[in-house]
Amino acid sequence: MDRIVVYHNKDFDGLVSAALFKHKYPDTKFIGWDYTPMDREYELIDSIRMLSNFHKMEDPVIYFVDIRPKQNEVLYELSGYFTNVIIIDHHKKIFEETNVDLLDIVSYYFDDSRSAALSVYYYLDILDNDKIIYNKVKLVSDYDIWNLSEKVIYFQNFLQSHLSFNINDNSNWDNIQKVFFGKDSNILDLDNSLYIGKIIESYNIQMAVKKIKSLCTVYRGVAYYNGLPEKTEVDREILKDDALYIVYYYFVDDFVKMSFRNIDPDMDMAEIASKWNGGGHKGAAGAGVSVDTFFDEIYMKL
Ligand SMILES: [Mn+2]
Repeated sequence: MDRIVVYHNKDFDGLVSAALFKHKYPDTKFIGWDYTPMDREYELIDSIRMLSNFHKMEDPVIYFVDIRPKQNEVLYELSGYFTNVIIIDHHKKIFEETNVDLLDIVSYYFDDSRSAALSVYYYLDILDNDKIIYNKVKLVSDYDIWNLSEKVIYFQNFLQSHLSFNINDNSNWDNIQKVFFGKDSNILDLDNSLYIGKIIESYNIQMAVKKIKSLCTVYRGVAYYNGLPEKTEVDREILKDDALYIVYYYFVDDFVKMSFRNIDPDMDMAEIASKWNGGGHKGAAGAGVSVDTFFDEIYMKL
């Protein structure tokens, strides 16, 4: 049987899904895809048809993993060319937008309690007696459903270090495959991966602290930094000697989004954010204001 797999090419869930397919069925042909404007989804049909014609495939099965065309029409059209369209996904919204009669034409393996990669792992019934592969896929899964333990973060760092800097590089899933099935036992060993991921994590934090310390403005005990909020560990380092709390701010059109962070339980960030109709918790809160309001009332005035 010939197989074409369309996978989400912009996150680990999709990349790992592709790697699992390649492992189980080495002859699989791949198309990396990201969410695109509706009209570009028809290009996908062309790519799929070109690929199957080029390889002279007979009745290939089309899989969509961790991604699906938003338009039902695209799937209707594909089902006209191919006998089998199989979707393995966990994106609830898109699943709910699926026409009921489409479910007669496509096979849907939907489970929003786990990542697509973990569903692919089960779907492909991968031989993995020692659970070596499973334990890695599980860490990708936990990342996808925002269950961020230290292990998950370290493993993500390790995977990230195997990606090409060119995000359009289609060999990325190939690099990820080495982490799961490569010949090098150092890469394969999960504990070793986590160890390296941990070193990368502490380096990332040090670099973020360095950058923010050199670029922020501290006035009356408030540190202002133009950029996205950072990890709590970064906040902690900056607040250790420099400021009472931090205002991370960034511009979105004529709007300023702010994130207030502190580590001192005596100061309530939610209370500060509430002055601008924001809210949150004692340690972290957010608000959004116009650019004028930000410079007139907040920046260097708090
Ligand atoms: Mn996913």
